[in-house]
Amino acid sequence: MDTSTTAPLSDAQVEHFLEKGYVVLERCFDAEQAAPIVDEAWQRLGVDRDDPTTWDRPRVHLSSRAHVDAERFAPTAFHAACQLLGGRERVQTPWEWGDGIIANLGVGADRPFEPPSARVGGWHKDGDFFRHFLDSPEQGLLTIVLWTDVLSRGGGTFVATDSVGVVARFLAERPEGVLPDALQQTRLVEHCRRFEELTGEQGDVVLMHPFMLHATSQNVLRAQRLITNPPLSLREPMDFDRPDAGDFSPVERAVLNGLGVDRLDFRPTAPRETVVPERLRASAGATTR
Ligand SMILES: O=C(O)CCC(=O)C(=O)O
Ligand SMILES: [Fe+2]
Repeated sequence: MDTSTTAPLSDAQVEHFLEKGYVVLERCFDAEQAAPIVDEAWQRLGVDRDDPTTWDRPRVHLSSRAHVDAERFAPTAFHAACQLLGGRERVQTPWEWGDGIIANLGVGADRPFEPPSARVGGWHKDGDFFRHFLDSPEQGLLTIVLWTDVLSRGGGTFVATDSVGVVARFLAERPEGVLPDALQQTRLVEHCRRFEELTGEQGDVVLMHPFMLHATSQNVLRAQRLITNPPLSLREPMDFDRPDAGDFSPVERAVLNGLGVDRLDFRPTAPRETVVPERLRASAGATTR
């Protein structure tokens, strides 16, 4: 069977994901597809994209008002995401990409660029809307869609590429789960040693392990930097004890690798819980995460 459409990632790309927690898919959509969403974003931002002197806020997170179906809009990204999650039947579809653009228009542009490290602020694991367990289904993958080119020192999201094991060990020791605020207050990044800056071109999509710690970076170039981070959910919690080891998804395998075990009979000891995040309790406007 030709699996190039439904399983577009090569073995080497899956290996890269297991090793570093992310994979970059290039040219998942073109400039023509991006234009309406990007034009609308600049309009909502109320600034002239070609005149940085009009950029009055360094960072804005627009709310989502319209969606596209990723399967139609960017089929390679959709199928690659399914591949990392163990197959389409395990994924909550449709995977909707909203237009809630996160604009970095010069964060920290007034000071020298600091490369990615634990010293930089803002490291977090996404998912402010649920109690986190090792097997949580709410955020199956962390993703970044590049709506503009993203240049080095131009606001490329920082990632801690050895964070999956760190977060996995933390959650494995807490079968009762951890609320988002408590999770963010734990300085898990102090245990990480490997850091990278994610750059790319408009149309690229970065698929990341849901346990990836990441942070906003400085945009000292004051370059246009528009991204979205549409999460996608699993239909069922992850399963680290599948009878056939060949059925583990790459995301599950990365967790097992991080824990240094072949399989794990993980059982939450507290109920799953939805949390209403601050950003939805607050009045409309610009927030993060
Ligand atoms: O703006 C970025 O580079 C990252 C944004 C982010 O991680 C978030 O909003 O959760
Ligand atoms: Fe984030």
